[in-house]
Amino acid sequence: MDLLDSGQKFSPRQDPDWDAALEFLPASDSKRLEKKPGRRKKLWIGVGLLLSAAALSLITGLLVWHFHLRSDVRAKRIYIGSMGISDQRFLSSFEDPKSPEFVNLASLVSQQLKLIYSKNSVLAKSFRGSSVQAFSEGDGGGDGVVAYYESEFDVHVSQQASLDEAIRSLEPPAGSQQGRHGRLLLKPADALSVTSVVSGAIDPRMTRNNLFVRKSFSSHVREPGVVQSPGFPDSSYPPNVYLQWRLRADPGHRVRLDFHTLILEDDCEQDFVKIYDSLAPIENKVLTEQCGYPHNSLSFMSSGNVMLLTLVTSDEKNFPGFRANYSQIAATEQKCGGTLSRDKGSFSSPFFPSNYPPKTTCVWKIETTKEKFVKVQFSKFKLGNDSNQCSKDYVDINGQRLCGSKPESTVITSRSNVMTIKFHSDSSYVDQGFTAEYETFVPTNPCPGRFQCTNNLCINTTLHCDGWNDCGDGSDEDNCTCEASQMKCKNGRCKPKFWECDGFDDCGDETDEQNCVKCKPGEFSCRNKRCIPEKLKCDGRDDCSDGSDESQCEKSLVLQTCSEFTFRCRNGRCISKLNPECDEEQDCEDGSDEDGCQCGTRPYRSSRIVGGQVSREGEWPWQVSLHIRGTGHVCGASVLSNRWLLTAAHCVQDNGPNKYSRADQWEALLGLHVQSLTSEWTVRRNVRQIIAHSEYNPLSYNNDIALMELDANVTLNQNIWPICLPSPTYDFPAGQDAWITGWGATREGGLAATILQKAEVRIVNSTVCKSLMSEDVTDRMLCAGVLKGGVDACQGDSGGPLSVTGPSGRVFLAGVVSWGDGCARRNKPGVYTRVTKYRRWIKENSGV
Ligand code: 4AZ
Repeated sequence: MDLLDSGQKFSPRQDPDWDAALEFLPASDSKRLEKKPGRRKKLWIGVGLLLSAAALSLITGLLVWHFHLRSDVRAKRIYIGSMGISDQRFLSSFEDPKSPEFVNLASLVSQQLKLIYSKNSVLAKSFRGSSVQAFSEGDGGGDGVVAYYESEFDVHVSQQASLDEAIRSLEPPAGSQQGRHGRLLLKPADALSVTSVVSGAIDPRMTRNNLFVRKSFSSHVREPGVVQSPGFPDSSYPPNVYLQWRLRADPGHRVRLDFHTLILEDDCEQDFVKIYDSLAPIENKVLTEQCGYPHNSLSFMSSGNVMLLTLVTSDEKNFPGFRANYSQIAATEQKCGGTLSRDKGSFSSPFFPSNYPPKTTCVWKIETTKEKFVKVQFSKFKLGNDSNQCSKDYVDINGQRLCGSKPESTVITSRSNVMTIKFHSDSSYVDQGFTAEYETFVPTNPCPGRFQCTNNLCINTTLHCDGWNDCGDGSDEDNCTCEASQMKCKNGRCKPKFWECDGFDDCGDETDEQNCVKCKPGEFSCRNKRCIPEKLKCDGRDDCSDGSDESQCEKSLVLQTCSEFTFRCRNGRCISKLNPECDEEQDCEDGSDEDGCQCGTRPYRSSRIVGGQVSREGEWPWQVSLHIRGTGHVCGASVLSNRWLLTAAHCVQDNGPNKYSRADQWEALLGLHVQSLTSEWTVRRNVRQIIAHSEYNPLSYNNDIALMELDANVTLNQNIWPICLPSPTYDFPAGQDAWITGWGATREGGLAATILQKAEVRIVNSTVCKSLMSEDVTDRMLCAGVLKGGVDACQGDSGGPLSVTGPSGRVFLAGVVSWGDGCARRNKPGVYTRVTKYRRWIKENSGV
């Protein structure tokens, strides 16, 4: 269909001159420029250069002539606009482009546009036609109806800028009330009463001439429904299409659009979704543009009762697309602003944590007794990009404007007993907004009983000089007197002594990792603490006598001897490269380091947990939810293959009347994202057998590992994919980033999560971990966490994966969630079953 298949149409014409004119650029005569060997080589190079220069000048000349002097090089420009009309009442038949009412009014709008353009010589000369695409109710501020249209102009390329300028001149300068009181535009007797005209050039990616399919769909969102890209979820979206969905709510309502999945190609120049606060793609009404696999909030609200969703795609690529739920909410539902008169409280931008709507202003007034001041602390602050002087979206606090993104715990204080906070969003580009806590305080004592940071944050006094940056600006760790158990960093900070020389920069200036001399300069420290000359490292010989000098090499030499640090190929020979498996380079002579490496990728990506965040669907395709029939989610697990799962042995132990060791009690849900909400990607399987490690110790949790065989193979899909198993010598060094995922409790003793959570942690040095934990941590366990506290696995996450991304981007299973001292406590990392220690056991018991 042509021009988005609706309303009155005109056919956009191909510009024959534009294509043909580009064809007659002369090709260089390659034969004559060919390089000749022999004694006259230099001469030929000279001639060649001369000819190339001549050809270049000719091309340049032709291009200059072509673009500046030829009078027939013309370009088609399409502008999209909206027109407010005050003397018309919206009729439901205006929703149907084929109705006589629609056709009638569309014709009047087209005439009106022609009249408007005729007043400007540049516009009059190049105007070709207009088509009305849709109507909506006016915003209640005087417009009865809003018309959305496309106008086509045909200009000489050199005139494009003046055409843009002429179109802009139709709009009033920002801030002025166009035509609200008194008509701005001239009005002949039979024309419409036009109160506003907003127009701008269409996004050029929407007029690419290889967009073979252009279609639009309309939905009324009174009844909640779903909008999705074609083929979703069974196949990827089609190439070279421009699709748009017009969404309308009842008058006095907003359209709400919540994305459930959005996975497109990463390059927004190729494929993108754009959402408008309008029924036509007017650029100054864009709410958002998305591509790739966005992780920010994907819940959007219109300012009025219409919204437009567009999808533009390029050449064929394999991405799933999107699915979004639409609904309507009463405009009165948004409550924002007001007087806050308590000593303490909180407030947020409208609809937080969803994106705030455009064109919104809220004012909060906090007033306290004369002798007190007011303090506001933002725990989240995201208001689009930092614009010039915060002129677009902003928060104004007693005259001070904030915009863009601010770090967590940004604090603003007043210098009087009144604080006025104004939130404002303009007509385009929305963001998540903010959430804030406020409190009143006596100026002479801003942090009663607590420590005051330089950034005005108040923290618990016990956190002062404890080695952790609790203020966010480090001021709680400045000028401290270190205790006996602490070391002093060069930058003045105090850190626990056991962090010295642990391979991780705890001071922030590396001083805790300097002077860790076990060997002299120029020597290599072996794992067995021997020192060898540096040059013997990675020479293919075991100079340390424990193999450690040959285990972390760039090159993969085949070694004479194997050690506990070297990778063993299937042919029994060992190589010197660190973590060679599945790194997309063949290192073993027999190629066995790259065998079975389809694991550890997110098929569609190009690239509870306490203190975590919601993950995106398909982000952790190896995550499994293990359910006990009649109880629901109990433990996590990881997908190893289309038949085998790995979990924790403590998940499958009988517990009084609960016979968790019996396979028939369990049900495995693969490809699940939200508990009790299965999707087309979710596969449910019964369990055929459970193989718990025979040496699992329920007291120490040593060997906390178990295999589960499914009763039938699963077909892998974009939400079900195996994770890579590390070889016994795979190295997960201390300090490395890792991710934990699960539906476990979101705080110690708290409730389980509904949506799969994720959190980033770091591998913790084993010696440090052993000294921190009250129970024994064995060498068959691995610690990971955030020692400052606040981020950890918790009850219900057990059995789930500790995922680490390897050098080639594949994800490896470093650990199985096992135990901890509570959850997310300071200096209490989570303890995981160290999977490298069980590689052979897994192979022997499952064949994987
Ligand atoms: C649990 O009860 C559990 N903080 C799992 C992990 C951790 C604590 C408890 C680690 O399953």
